[in-house]
Amino acid sequence: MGRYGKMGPPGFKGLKGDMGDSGPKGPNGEPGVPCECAPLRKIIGEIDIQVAQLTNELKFIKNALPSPAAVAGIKETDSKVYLLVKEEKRYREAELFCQGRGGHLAMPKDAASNRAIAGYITDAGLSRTYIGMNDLEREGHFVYVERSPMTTFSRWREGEPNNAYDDEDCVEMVSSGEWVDVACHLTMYFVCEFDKDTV
Ligand SMILES: [Ca+2]
Ligand SMILES: [Ca+2]
Repeated sequence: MGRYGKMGPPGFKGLKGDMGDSGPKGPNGEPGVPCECAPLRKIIGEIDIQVAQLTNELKFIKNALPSPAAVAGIKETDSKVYLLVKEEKRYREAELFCQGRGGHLAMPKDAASNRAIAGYITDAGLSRTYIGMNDLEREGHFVYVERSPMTTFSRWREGEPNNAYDDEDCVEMVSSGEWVDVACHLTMYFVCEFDKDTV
């Protein structure tokens, strides 16, 4: 009988053992630093408000928009949201479009809102848009499209309204902010206005 041979190769790794019992509970942590919570709460409160506003605006946008390509801009002031629609429509269709979304063609009733709307038109690169006034019911007697009478405020361009060809009962705003009476069957871009409360 010969000598023993060389040692063979090591065997395969064995199976993993069972998990041990969980260890004892650790010691309590150090007491925390006092929280500067008041400013944080304030910030969180503001964020909540912003989220609510954004949610509302998003809802409005979803409801109001025809197709994104037709929207030349959405602007807001403290009390109004203005939607610039880059889709050529006649005056009545434009107003119906705005009404269908809970608003009207824009009705500038003071210098500030008139300036704001004119600014939006210029910013959007538009030169003229319908706004919400007309003298359809009584020639020369302009009213706002929601049927409220004109106030003392107006911005007629020099020589307007002139009811040219006896056929101009609707109103456009040009980028300077001035108003011009035009024929209602013209198709052009327009600006809708929405009260923020109803948005
Ligand atoms: Ca007229
Ligand atoms: Ca005119």
